[in-house]
Amino acid sequence: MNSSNSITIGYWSTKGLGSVCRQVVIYAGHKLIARNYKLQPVIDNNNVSFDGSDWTNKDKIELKKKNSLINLPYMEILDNEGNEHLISQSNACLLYLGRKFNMLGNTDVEKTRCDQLLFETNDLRSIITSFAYTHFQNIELEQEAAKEVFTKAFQKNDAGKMQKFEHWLSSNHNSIFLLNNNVSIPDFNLFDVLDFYIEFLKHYNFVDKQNNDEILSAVGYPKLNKFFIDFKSLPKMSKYFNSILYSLPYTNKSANFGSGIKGNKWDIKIQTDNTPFEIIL
Ligand SMILES: N[C@@H](CCC(=O)N[C@@H](CS)C(=O)NCC(=O)O)C(=O)O
Repeated sequence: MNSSNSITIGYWSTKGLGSVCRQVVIYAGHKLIARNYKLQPVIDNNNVSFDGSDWTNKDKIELKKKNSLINLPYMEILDNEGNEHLISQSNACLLYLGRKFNMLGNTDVEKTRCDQLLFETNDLRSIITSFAYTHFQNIELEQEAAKEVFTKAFQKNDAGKMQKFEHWLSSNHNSIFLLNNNVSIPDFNLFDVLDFYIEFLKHYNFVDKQNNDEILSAVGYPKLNKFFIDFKSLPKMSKYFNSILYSLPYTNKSANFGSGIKGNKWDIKIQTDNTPFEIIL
């Protein structure tokens, strides 16, 4: 367990579900110890499989004795009374951090708005994550599936996912962030997922533009575009954006999309994972 002023987040050497927890700790001004486990590709007779023993055969064994739900991400933290907490489940980690740093709203109404927004951003993430981890028999099938993701997320009718946030931001007294003008936990999740979708839009040529700060407007979501820029400009986030953590791949090496450089797939032949096991910020 680490010292009282630092919070440890354990996750794979990717952004995935660990990225938002890391961001919140950095934003809150706490010392972050990011422990990064590496999934290793194994080639056997031209078949590729992935070995997670860097996690499963090492820290997982000891941590499981303390919390039988242990998973990645996990968080180790000392509370103000000096009690040790080992927490798994990304939403539980985020809710804990939100309560600790007062980033889940103040009134019951605000708290419930944060809950809804957090779970809505999770739904948005699930669409692109399940696509990213699907392997297709050919490029046509991949493009067809990408179009389905685009429709589910960006369609302008009531079924579309992005329009929910666009309307939420418009009807929320034009506040900068989802809850109000202060950053709350679902903002981190929304930013992180939008960042991933922007890479998707570029990779599958749903937009001509290459500047990330223009892409959401280009597909008809100006409020989300503004949210994206405002969040990125937060002075307390610059430490994260300037760190190696922001340059980690979106997905793990077994994914078809976002596991390599930008939207590309991890290239076993030319890429090596040099992420340090511990990154302290
Ligand atoms: N619902 C869980 C999902 C956790 C999960 O599926 N973790 C994946 C990575 S995203 C994993 O590889 N876990 C390691 C393990 O199963 O030990 C959460 O939100 O934390």
